[in-house]
Amino acid sequence: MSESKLYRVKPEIAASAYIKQPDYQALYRRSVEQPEQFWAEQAEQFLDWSQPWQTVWEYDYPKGHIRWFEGGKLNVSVNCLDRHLAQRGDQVAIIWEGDNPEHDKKITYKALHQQVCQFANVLKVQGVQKGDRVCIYLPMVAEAATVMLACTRIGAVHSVVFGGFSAEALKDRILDADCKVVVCADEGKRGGKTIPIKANVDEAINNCPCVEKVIVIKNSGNPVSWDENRNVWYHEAMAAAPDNCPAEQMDAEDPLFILYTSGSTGKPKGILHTTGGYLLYAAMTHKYVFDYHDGDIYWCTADIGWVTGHSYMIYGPLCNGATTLMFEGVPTYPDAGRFWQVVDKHQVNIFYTAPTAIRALMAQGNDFVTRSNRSSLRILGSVGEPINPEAWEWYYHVVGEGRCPIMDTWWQTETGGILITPLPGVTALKPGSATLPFFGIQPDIMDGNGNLMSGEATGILVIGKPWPGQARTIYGDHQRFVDTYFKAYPGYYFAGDGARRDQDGYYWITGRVDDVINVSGHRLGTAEVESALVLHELVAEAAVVGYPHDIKGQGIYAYVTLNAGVPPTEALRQELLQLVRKEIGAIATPDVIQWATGLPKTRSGKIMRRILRKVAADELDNLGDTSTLADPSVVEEIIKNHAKQ
Ligand code: 6R9
Repeated sequence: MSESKLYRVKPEIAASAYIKQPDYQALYRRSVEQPEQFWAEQAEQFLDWSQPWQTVWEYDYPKGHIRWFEGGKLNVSVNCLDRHLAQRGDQVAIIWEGDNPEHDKKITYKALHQQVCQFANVLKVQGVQKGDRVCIYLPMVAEAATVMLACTRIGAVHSVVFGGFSAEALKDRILDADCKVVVCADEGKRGGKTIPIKANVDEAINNCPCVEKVIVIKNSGNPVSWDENRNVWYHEAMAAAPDNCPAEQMDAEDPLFILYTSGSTGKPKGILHTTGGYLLYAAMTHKYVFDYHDGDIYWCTADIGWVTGHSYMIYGPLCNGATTLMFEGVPTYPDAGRFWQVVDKHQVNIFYTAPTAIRALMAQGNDFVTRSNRSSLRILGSVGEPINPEAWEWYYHVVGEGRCPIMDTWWQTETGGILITPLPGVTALKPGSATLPFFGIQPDIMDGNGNLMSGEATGILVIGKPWPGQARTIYGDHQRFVDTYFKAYPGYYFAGDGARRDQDGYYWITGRVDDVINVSGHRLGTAEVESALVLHELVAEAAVVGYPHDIKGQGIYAYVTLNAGVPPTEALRQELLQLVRKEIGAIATPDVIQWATGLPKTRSGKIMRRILRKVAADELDNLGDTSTLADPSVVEEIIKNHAKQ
């Protein structure tokens, strides 16, 4: 692999940063050497508690037992709203930008607080009590934040299900969490298309006896079927609700929310996060990773249906009294310049998105970017998958005009917040590396036999000690929690990702370890091969999987999507093979390159490699669950073209 470039910290970024290079080492050392004192100080600094905790932390990994600040009492909505009112009641808390560029609104902390209290009362009237589960199945309407925070006000546990999931997937999640109430909209809008939210709920709850009430937000205004006994209009209930609602005092370890995420096998896991530790970790990482200062306009493009939407659109920013932008639409509607139009319109300073969006926009050419101004941008962020150096460079030079450092943040639903990341005023950047651990985080690399590796190493990423934002269990299946995360590498949290640590101690996430290919005894990260392929200027995206190979054990199968309008030719195939050889070595040369007009992706943009592996392995009759695909027709095309290989 060619030596990567180093982008040093810019003096103008460091000048205003909370954490600067000279302080970082000492602070990090203290965070891992004196974790009790360190985290107690942070918890006091970042959160308002109504009663102090008894123990800072307690853990027993073999039992999956993790506790932070037990005995401490607080309320999330109070920390995100009430405590800001005196100082910033009239400050905008949420800027909502509609799918339609002509629609937007601004909600102040005062207004949000009032709506949250009202909706908390609505939930109570509908019979929701502390500890009850509420399913939130909403498009990106501004009320989504109100509903989430209202749950926290009364101690109800929310389970947000992405508005793009099917009725079937919704049903499974409602049943698994035993939800009493569902909050939804009549319809959603995304990229100019209508999403039948209420119709999906109706279909899902036919088989959900646990659901007593469905509260419906009028969004599109189109008629929907109505069950007088079970359905309640949000606006009608709100009009009748008082705006005074005392906050439930929660224990730091009381459940806050459940969020479903896919494992490599089996049904989705309901990852459970609790109150105090999660909120502290979300707020602290939000402030330091994005160097959020009062007055900054911050935009995380994630959907509330994903953990990034929870931690970095809602909880972290609001806990810090930030102005957070919520976007209903997609990056390419009305055209591929939308992100940058919104940045200019609302003068966004901090912008956090996913590599899949960056690559998609990159493939559309620079004009969509350069016709915008973007001078308000100061910090950029990336999350969700490894960002290939080519996309990183484009993001850095074209979007950020070389001015804005990119925070490549590695974390997971299970980690609650960012674990490995640069800090704007501290970390020299290497394109494609998530760089160094956040405070209190102790990553390590293990070999396949569970031995710790020191120095430069490539292996399995594990995390040593607990951190406050860590998940506490899989809802309803604690044994699965223990088995999935704490069994394979005793004493460590097993993240499921592979990583390389370079000579500077920087971490490079190589992808899920179930995606590692072993070619003739050589381990290759699929992300490495993909990065090489997408370096080609005609390639939009690539996904690489292993498949059974008689001689090598595993061969390399690459699915490649070319930029719009580029014809796939034999000459281009040869160029790509050469490119991979040049970038990584002959061992990484794909055995098969299959052209694909699209890759199978989940609605959060993750490539479903499981399907690609099955197709590559000719296991076409056994593709498994494809219900979470954004566009199932992509798979048919891939199977058809596979047959021609
Ligand atoms: C936050 C989120 C988690 C998985 C994780 C890893 C991949 C996320 C990454 C990254 C490389 C990054 N991932 N961020 N890989 N670099 N900066 O995405 O949570 O949906 O649970 O996914 O995403 O493979 O294990 P989640």
